[in-house]
Amino acid sequence: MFRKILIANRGEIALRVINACREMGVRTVAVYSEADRNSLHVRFADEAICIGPPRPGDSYLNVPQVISAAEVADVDAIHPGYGLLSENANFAEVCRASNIKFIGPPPEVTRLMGEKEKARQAMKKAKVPILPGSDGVIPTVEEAEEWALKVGFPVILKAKAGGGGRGMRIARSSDELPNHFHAAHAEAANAFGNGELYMEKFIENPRHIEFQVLADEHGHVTTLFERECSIQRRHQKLIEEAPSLQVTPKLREEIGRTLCRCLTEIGYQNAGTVEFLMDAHRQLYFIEMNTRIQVEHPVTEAITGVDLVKAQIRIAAGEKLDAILPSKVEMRGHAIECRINAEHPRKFTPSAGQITAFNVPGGNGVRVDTAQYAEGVIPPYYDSLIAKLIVHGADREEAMARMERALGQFIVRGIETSIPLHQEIFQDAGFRAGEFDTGFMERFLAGRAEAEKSRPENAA
Ligand code: MV4
Repeated sequence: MFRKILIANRGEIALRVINACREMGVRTVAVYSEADRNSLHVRFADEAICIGPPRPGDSYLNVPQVISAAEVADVDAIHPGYGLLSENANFAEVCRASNIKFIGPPPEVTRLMGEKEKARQAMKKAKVPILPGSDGVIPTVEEAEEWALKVGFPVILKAKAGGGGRGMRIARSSDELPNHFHAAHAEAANAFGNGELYMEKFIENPRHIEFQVLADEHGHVTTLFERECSIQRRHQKLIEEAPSLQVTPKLREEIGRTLCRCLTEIGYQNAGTVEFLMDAHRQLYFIEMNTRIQVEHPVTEAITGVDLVKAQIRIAAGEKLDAILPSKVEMRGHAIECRINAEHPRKFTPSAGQITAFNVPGGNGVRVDTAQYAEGVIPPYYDSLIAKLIVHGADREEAMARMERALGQFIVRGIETSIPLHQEIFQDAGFRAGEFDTGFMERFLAGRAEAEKSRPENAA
């Protein structure tokens, strides 16, 4: 096992990794920006090193600074958390060259999955279901036309170097295609330094369902079932749950078996998430793979009892999956996570500043992952996630009741949070019935705006 790990991250995930290390008897090194001097990840790590000014590019994303800190502190490994350097293959390569174990997949695999079109072809080759679409990138508008006729409208143009929703355009007919092709190309070239595009059949309001996988460094792969992540706004997830009501035991088993074969073939290692879209016929289609631990990993931990961060560390230390996991991982009950953001619950504007009161709910079946505390300060430089509230119940009904109870006891003053929005979503009949897709939030917010307009006190 490692002697000492550097955590190249901040906030709740840095603390999450520190907690896992502490319980495993591994020493921890936090890195922090000047804005995070008083953060809990700094306080609870064994050592802490300031790596620069507040802006992420000057600190958490500064590879030479992070590597210098790792060398000075003499660590064996780096855990990148999520976001920041977690899916940066160049960083993983620098770690390798510096003789520091990167806790994640090998850079070659990260690079493959980062090229979305190559990932798609790799999945296709391994018989993972993909959407009808182009074979390879599309160099010209004329070829885009040909593919679109083959695939059938509507189609979606996606950036090969993209992901997470940027550089995408939907074309519903032939006459829309040239403009969308050029716009998507320009946006992708600007955002990712690579304008190459590929095409897929567009699925209207799909569900977003993802499978958690774990792979050791000895060729063994297992899946830890799925998470339903359709409740999102502008590609930011707000609520995740496991299992998905839409995935039958048969489908779960089939996809799981196919993914194990596929990821063994690819040489995948460590934790990963395979994203699928589900259409109205409940068919699942691969769209992307994330080569990191995800924000929503606790819902999988809740239903499986597996500590995914400890599993990541043990895998990176060379342990075999059969030493890490029970002989058969079973699913138990239902888990839901709310991402509590520091933002206005209606306007979604970020809300930085001083927290003046902070009460975290607890009790049976409630977990809160946060690095915030009463009198803490939310700096304006980073993403708005301040806490994850995760509940686990015997079934979805109990989990929902528990979430409503816990949301009511989660008190944050001094800044705005998304808690009131979450409370409203849990009142929604469609959400409660499990009848939702990725279009849910847009419809929900439009309905809410409409209801407000027609209230008598708002009438003209
Ligand atoms: C799609 C799609 C419909 N059809 N691909 C958005 C983020 C990126 N990871 C993939 N995305 C989508 N790809 C096809 N062929 C719809 C989306 C999409 C979406 C996907 C998952 C979660 C939320 C979403 C919101 C809007 C669009």
